[in-house]
Amino acid sequence: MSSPTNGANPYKPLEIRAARVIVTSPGRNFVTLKIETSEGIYGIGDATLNGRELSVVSYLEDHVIPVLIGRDARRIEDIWQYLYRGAYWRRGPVTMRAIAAVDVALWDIKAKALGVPLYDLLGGKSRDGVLVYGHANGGDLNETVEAVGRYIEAGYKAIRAQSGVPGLKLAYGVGRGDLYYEPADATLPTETVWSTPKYLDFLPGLFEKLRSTYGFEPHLLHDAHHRLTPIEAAQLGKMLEPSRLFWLEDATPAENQDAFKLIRQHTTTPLAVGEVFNTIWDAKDLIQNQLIDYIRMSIVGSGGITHLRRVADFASLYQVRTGCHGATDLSPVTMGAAVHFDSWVPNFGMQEYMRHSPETDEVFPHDYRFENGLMFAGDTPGHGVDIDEKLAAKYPYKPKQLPVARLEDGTMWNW
Ligand code: EZ4
Ligand code: CO
Repeated sequence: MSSPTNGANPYKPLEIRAARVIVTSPGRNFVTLKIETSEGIYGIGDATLNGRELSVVSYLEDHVIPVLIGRDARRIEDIWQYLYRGAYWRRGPVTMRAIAAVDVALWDIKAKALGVPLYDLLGGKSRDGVLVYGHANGGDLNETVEAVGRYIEAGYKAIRAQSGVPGLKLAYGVGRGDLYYEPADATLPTETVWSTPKYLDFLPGLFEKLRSTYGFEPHLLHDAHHRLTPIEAAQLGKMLEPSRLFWLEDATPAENQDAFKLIRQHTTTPLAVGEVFNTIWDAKDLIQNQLIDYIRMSIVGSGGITHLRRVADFASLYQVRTGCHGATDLSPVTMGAAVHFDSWVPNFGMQEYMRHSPETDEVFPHDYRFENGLMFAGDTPGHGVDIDEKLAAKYPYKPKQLPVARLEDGTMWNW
């Protein structure tokens, strides 16, 4: 019988010999950490922070890589705690992405050393394929209804619908093409205009039309991108109730977790939030008070698998399910790791899936695959995603920032 360890003895220390950061822009910017060990096994982790990429590069190169060299790569938990507690300055998007990159690379290494796919290391599969939602976008109501139809035809069982709003130019989160969407669009931020009244006048009608056209079988989702106050979000949730959304995402910002109490008191539309959260503390009250139904934290945004697993277990006590963020700024490395995580996590809800461009997919060869509305993890040891460094070098970094919104009277939007 051939050894399941690919020749490497899993009980020997896997000393971290080198680590480096790879920045590449195959259509959009990605930051990737590669860790190499004494046994010749390497692992990779995603560290991309959309619009603020180079701050994570510096965090890793200047402050993290020097303390990794010589450590035993098998000690994932201890390295996580060392980086989190040892830094003194805890939490935050930069810190937690840097820790996530290390963590995911180490899980990749351990799974490769043991010769098993990551899902097996986590506890094995709870399901064969994971439910994903795709992104249908349109400039207006009819275009969006047609776009949803194309996703249904393509086999999607769950679709997020975002539409241009009459009277508003450049609504956030509405892709300009059919397949690919990237909000970070310019070296200096594009300025857009936002009007909640116009949006609230329009949106319930879009979902009524989607339900009257396609019925209630496809799951429909919508993202409000934190644009509403709690009472506006409550109104929207109430108006959308007849359309029975799978979830309404980011209805209002959640720095004040109590804000969701007000929404919850008024509507039974399921609520999802968390793509900008970094640690369990950002979600603790929301989960404990059952103010949300889905927690949107991602592996890259939340300190890696080691921490997201803790969040998911805590959430399971309160019947809150996972709904990992999966936009294009989450690289194929995060997507691959997420599909393994989702295959295992008992309280799985749904996984966001925004297709990467062919250039991105070429730079990051991977073995996850989409079929009939589900995503399947591959069976190769590790998380199943690699980076073609030669190809990556052909796409130099280009600064790109996310747009900024103002209200119609010029006031900076920011609730
Ligand atoms: O705007 O990831 O649910 N997905 C989203 C994304 C975010 C981007 C920001 O970088 O809201 O499209
Ligand atoms: Co979102």
